[in-house]
Amino acid sequence: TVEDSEVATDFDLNEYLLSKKDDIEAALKASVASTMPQTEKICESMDYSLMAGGKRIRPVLCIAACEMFGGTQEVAMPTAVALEMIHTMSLIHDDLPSMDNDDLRRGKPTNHIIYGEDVAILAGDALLSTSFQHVAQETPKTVSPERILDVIIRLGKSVGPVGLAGGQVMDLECEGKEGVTLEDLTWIHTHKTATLLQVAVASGAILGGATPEEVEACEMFALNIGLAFQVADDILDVTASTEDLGKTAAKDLDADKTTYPKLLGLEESKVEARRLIDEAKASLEPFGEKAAPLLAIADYIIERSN
Ligand code: GRG
Repeated sequence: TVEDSEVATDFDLNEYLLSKKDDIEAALKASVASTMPQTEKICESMDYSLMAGGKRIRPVLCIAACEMFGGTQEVAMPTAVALEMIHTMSLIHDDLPSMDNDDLRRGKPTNHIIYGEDVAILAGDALLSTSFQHVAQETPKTVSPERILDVIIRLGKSVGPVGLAGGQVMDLECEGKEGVTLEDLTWIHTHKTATLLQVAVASGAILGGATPEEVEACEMFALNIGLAFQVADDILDVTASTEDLGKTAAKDLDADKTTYPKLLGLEESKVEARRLIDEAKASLEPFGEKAAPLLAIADYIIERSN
């Protein structure tokens, strides 16, 4: 809760998120503008999912981390945009018929429903490759090439075998399987979800001029909020379906997916989410009140309702 932290008490997260969101949305929109008639279709498909109303948590984390070390929003924005492009690519591909086969995302038809499976795959590929181009090309030259390279390496790693793609494959392997352990579940969520949040905070810190030790503290923070995010998500799934359908029909109980409430129980999962958030916040203690935005985002992650 907000009372847990003196710093968070004076900090208005809603105002902060609103002030960042317009700039982020404008930069996202511009990043996928078509430059010639031949690219209209692919750019429209990229734009459709990129602008479909996400919470923009990854860009905000990147900018907030950069500002915590005295960097500016301008310095972090190309990387913030790249992170949302990568996130959007992963959602487009996750929704495909060969993966989760979802028709709806954020209350709107999924990319392949509108543009077809062929174009949706290509829009994901184009978002992924454009993300790297964007960081390399648009990051202000006031940032040293070494720091930009560090960000690009981390972004690349976060999508590969020890990132989104590896986490997704392990998730597919565990689907419907008996005996999935807490360790398996944590591996999946670390790689599918926490890794991109870690790169968001770490790259913001790097661009803002942080030392390697400071970057590491930021990564610990993000790993723990990433895991808390998933625990909270699993809790929301149970409580939402319990409210909607009545206690006996809680969707989580019979789905073929292993979740934290299934392994730990609902009450213990809530305790675990809180513990992860407290641990995350402890990593930022050295940064004093400059950490207020990140601390408030950490609380928001487990208090959110969507
Ligand atoms: C094709 C190389 C390659 C990778 C893609 C499909 C896939 C591999 C990975 C799946 C990644 C995935 C769907 C992870 C879940 C991430 C997650 C927590 C999504 C929800 O994030 P929010 O709440 O979403 O930030 P909004 O809608 O707010 O943007």
